[in-house]
Amino acid sequence: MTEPSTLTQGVQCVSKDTPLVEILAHMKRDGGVIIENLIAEEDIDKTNEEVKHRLAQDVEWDGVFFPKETKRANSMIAVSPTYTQTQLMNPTFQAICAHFLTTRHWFWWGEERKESVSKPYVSSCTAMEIGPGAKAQPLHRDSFVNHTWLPEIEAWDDERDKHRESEIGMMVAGCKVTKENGGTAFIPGSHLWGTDRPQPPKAQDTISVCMEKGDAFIQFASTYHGGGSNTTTDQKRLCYATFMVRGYLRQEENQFLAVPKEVARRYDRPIQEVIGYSLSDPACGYVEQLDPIYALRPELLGEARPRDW
Ligand SMILES: O=C(O)CCC(=O)C(=O)O
Ligand SMILES: [Fe+2]
Repeated sequence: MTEPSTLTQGVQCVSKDTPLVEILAHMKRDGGVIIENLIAEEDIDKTNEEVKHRLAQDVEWDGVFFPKETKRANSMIAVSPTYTQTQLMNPTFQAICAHFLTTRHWFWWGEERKESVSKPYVSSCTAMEIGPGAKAQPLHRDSFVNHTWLPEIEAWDDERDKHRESEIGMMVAGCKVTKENGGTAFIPGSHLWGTDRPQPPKAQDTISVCMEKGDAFIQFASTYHGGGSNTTTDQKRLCYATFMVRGYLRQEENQFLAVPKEVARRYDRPIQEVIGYSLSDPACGYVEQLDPIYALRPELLGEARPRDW
């Protein structure tokens, strides 16, 4: 493996043409990696434009997870086609997710030994704008939604850990992100921690993920992290958070209700499949025992009939 370009206090910062195998190695070791310039600046500008009216309409969160100064825009697939095409479907992000979140199992079907492959799909898509004065989020693992129980490990092992992670998240910088304006606080290596650790994660173990507009921070959902505090008086920190989940687990954001059918119909088939209009093989997600794509696009049905898995 070639030497990584920059070491930023426990998280590597790499260029977008870094070989996939190297990016995967950083994830396995540190739990996350920053990819510079992953999203083109003009696509970020267009996305920022498409989302701004929704951020303005946001209602204040009741509780501590999002401070009152933070504005969110959910249902990003419905809100911003530019976000969907350039961030959700980014080939590097999708390749990382396919690597860590594709599930392969086999089962007996009478005498036959059948193999089945379940591909990841989207879990949630949210814009997050942290306003001046916002306090830091509580440190957490995003995988808390998946009820995963993790044993403590010293280092990643490809064979043993192939089912370990439930989700992968990507934070894309919609503006320059600094420690001062609320860069994500992140504990490198915390994906290796067991669920049963008796002590809570500590703020002094975090580093601040600083990014230029268009950079992306990709992390396992098992890493401890949280939105940072915004100590500025005049800067808003805008990031786009995208999560992918194993195909047989429930989505955090219900995409079938969050994205109106007529909006989903306008996207192309690979995007529709990532939204959830596809089967998690062998048999999860059907409608009338058929691939759910036919419920969205009946014109494709043709002679298709329910069949064995
Ligand atoms: O805003 C951030 O930097 C992180 C947000 C986050 O971790 C979350 O909402 O789960
Ligand atoms: Fe989080």
